[in-house]
Amino acid sequence: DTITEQATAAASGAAATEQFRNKQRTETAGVDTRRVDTLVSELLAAAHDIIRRHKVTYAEYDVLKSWLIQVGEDGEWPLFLDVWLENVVEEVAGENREGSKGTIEGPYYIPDAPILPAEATLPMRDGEEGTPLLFQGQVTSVDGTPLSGATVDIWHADNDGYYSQFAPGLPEWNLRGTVIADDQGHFKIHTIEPAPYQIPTDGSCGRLIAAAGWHAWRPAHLHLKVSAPGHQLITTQLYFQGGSYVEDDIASAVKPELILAPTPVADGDGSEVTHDFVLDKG
Ligand code: MBD
Ligand code: FE
Repeated sequence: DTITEQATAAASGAAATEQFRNKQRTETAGVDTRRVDTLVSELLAAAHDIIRRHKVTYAEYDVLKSWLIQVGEDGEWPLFLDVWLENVVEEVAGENREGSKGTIEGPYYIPDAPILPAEATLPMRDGEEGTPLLFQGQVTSVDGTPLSGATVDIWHADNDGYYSQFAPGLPEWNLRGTVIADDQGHFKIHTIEPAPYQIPTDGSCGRLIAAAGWHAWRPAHLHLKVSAPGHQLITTQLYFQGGSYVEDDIASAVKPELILAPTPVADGDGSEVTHDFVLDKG
């Protein structure tokens, strides 16, 4: 078979939209009439104010309308919302947390990745490209207690910036795993360093970025959901010191506490880093 499937915005958007539809939140947002009234009224008032101050024309109004229609057709609402709004939702949700910092989940999480032991290599292809990375640490409670049986759910892009199940040709669970920490909360994950992620340039989000003269990049990152019995789950990401776009993430999701500084492995290939997680009781 000589046909090579290309990663397209519409295909990854459709997969992200489908994934979002499957997602069950533990608390479903209630439809409180007064809350809807307040939030939607204020959102519209902000838009009205922008139209007046900038004297938005009918031509611009029509461009907006056709773009909004196309975002839906491309399945890019999950991408758009997670890149340009989720960081503030997360900021509000996490403002009273004492433990490790969280950040946005983004559109590419898949639950129920293969369960792996406390020391494990993430599922990857033979000869997976990229610098080998040993990512290890300990999960503790805010009072310092090691958390037995903590879970480190990890997913990240490959050396080309692609996520399994959102780009063609990758094994189903490539670079995704649910690592069960040991009885002291320790984990040791062998993987490769991900590459920076570029928002697809052939979809609506890419067209917006080009039209506004922005760049389309997120810094290289590991995604994590860390949890333990009796504690609050934390959704976070970790970045790499000195990496491209760490200071200029299009999704505004970098925090100083989330930047790793791996060091070269003494007697081998690649790098290693230790990073601990502290969970709030919950
Ligand atoms: C990503 O990989 C990501 O993490 C976010 C938040 C948005 C788009 C792509
Ligand atoms: Fe990501």
